[in-house]
Amino acid sequence: MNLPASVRLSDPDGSYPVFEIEHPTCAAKVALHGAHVMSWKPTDEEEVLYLSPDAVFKEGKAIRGGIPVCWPWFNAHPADASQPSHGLVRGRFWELLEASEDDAGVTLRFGVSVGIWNAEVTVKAGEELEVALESKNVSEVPIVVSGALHTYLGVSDISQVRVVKLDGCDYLDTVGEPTVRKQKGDVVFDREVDRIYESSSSVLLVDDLSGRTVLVEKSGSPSTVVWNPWVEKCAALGDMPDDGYQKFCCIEAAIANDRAEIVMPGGSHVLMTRISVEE
Ligand code: TA6
Repeated sequence: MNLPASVRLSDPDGSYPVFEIEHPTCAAKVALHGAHVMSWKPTDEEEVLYLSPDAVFKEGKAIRGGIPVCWPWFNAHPADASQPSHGLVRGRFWELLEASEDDAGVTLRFGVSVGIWNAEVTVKAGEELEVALESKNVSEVPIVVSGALHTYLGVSDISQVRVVKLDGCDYLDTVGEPTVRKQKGDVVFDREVDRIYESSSSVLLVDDLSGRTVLVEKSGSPSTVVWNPWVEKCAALGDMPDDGYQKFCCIEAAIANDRAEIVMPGGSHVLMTRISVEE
């Protein structure tokens, strides 16, 4: 496929294609593996996404950081413990279906088919970053879909970060015994945070140390997941430095398994996240 002028294919050993975008509006990197946005840096801004320096780039292993595509289920499979966490497609190569650009930015569209499961991811990289995950039912029976766009946002120091606009939302606190709680004020980080909020609206990530505010909008998503592993869980991750937890906050446009979407034969559902740096 011919790539537009702002996109270069980097694949030094021919085994792991990465599309490198250099456009007037932004720079970005998207791996064919997992249709995985690894990096996005609007022009005149610092990098917005966190990518672990210990990330592993080989087939079958999800890249730690960027925006993993968790689909067609979220976290543990709802009925089969033998299935991989966060679905079937973040650990496999997708197919590039479209690559185009205009003054607003670059569009890359990827597709994957695993048995009855068919999905497309459309990445629009420009002054904003938009990732849309379309679940397509090409079977004769309804399919049940959940999942997440599992965005790792880079921060200066997690202890100086607040997630705003979840005040008053119910959430499932999955740290320890899963417990339903109600959010009071901003979400702050002084321990492990692993929460599924009942929220369909946008949120703000405020980095009080750098002074940067990132807006995370979404659609097709009844659940917002906020995650930071903190010290112990981070140390147990083989593909992240022990202090990596200090440098990111996951804000995920999700469909939690108990809020799964039913996609009828011939139908589709779109889960979208849009990230922008507030001026
Ligand atoms: O989205 C939060 C979460 O489900 C956490 O419970 C944690 O497991 C995280 O995802 C990372 O999962 P991974 O399989 O990428 O290590």
